[in-house]
Amino acid sequence: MNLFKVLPLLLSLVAVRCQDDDVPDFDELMTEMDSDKDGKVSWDEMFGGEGSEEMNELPADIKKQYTDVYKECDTDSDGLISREELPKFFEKMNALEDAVSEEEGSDEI
Ligand SMILES: [Ca+2]
Ligand SMILES: [Ca+2]
Repeated sequence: MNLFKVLPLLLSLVAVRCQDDDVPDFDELMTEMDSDKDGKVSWDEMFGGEGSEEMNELPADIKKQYTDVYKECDTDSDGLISREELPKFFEKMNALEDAVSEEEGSDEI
């Protein structure tokens, strides 16, 4: 099972930044993800949108967890993750991935 085809790219970016510093460079992440340059990251920019191959392959329960985290971190409810909301989003996504990885790990070997 490979549930996390979408996130590893983003999370690895954070991980790489973390090696240099305790705090990831969210400004740079923001720039890399914000393809329409409106200063905020939409769901589509982050995950490729509803119709994307990655989203179609993602199990519904995992997708729901992503959605819940996204909504929870969108504190001003504009439907977008701003620079201010981004650190919290990644923190929660990391926690989410850890939880799922542990579950998956128990099935292996
Ligand atoms: Ca954008
Ligand atoms: Ca927002």
